[in-house]
Formats: sequence, C-alpha cells, structure tokens
Amino acid sequence: LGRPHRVEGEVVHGDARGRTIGYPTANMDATPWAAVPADGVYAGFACWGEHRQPAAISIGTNPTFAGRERRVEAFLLDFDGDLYGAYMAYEFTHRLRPTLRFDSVDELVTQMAADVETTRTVTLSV
Ligand code: FMN
Repeated sequence: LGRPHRVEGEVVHGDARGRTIGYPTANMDATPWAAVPADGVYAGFACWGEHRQPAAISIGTNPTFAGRERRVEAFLLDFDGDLYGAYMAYEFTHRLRPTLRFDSVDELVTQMAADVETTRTVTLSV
C-alpha cells in the first residue's frame, strides 16, 4: 500500500474493565466501510488532531471474558487522558499475535505487558 492500513471512528465506552486491569483502552466505533483487520493483536499508532501515539491494538471478542461483540480497542503508550468522543484513526504497522483465551486475567495482563513492550520497540523504527 505504501502506507499503513488505517481504520477510523469515534472512541466509545467499552466495559471499563481495562482501567481495573491497568490497561485502559480506547474502544473504537469503526466507520461502516472500514476494512477491520483479522482478529489479533497489532502494533501501530493512534492518530487524532496533531497527535500520533504508539498503540497496542486488539481486535477480537475478548474471549478471556467470554465477550460476544467484536472490539477494536487500543492501549496508547505514554498517554493518560480522556479520549471519549474523539474521532481517531488507528494505523496498523505490525501484527503481533492471534487473540487468545487465557485461563486467568493475570496471564492476559502479563501477555499485554509483553505486547506493549514489543509495540514500543517496533514502532521506533517506522
Ligand atoms: N483479550 C483477550 O481475551 N485475549 C487477548 O489475547 C487479548 N489481547 C489483548 C492485547 C492488547 C494489547 C490489548 C490492549 C487488549 C487485549 N485484549 C485481549 C482485550 C482485553 O480483554 C480488553 O482490553 C479488556 O477486557 C478491557 O476491555 P474494555 O475496554 O471493554 O473494558
């Protein structure tokens, strides 16, 4: 493509579980025509206004929590703020892994920490 794939939409409320597990995410209501990538975990960027922040992006139904709805959500690195209602773009630069169902929240959180570190490394070189 010559540029990373992008999905755009408004940031909406999720289950607010992310905050309790230490990884608050921005849940995107993707535009109807969006080509949402296959379920999995990706490294990339969250872009809005003048901001372009590295992000670990999850697409899937959150099987660890027996979720049903497919979510497009991002944990933004080095960002702390309220993004509800913002119109954002997620750029996908690397696929990290498939979505997994973990036996415990602890295992999920350990894996998410690793995903965030991988995201930090790989987004430095794009
Ligand atoms: N959920 C899973 O069930 N399996 C996964 O493998 C998985 N990987 C994730 C990786 C990253 C980097 C992120 C940000 C989320 C991942 N999730 C995964 C989704 C979390 O379950 C979700 O962020 C959490 O439940 C909070 O959801 P909420 O924003 O709706 O409150």
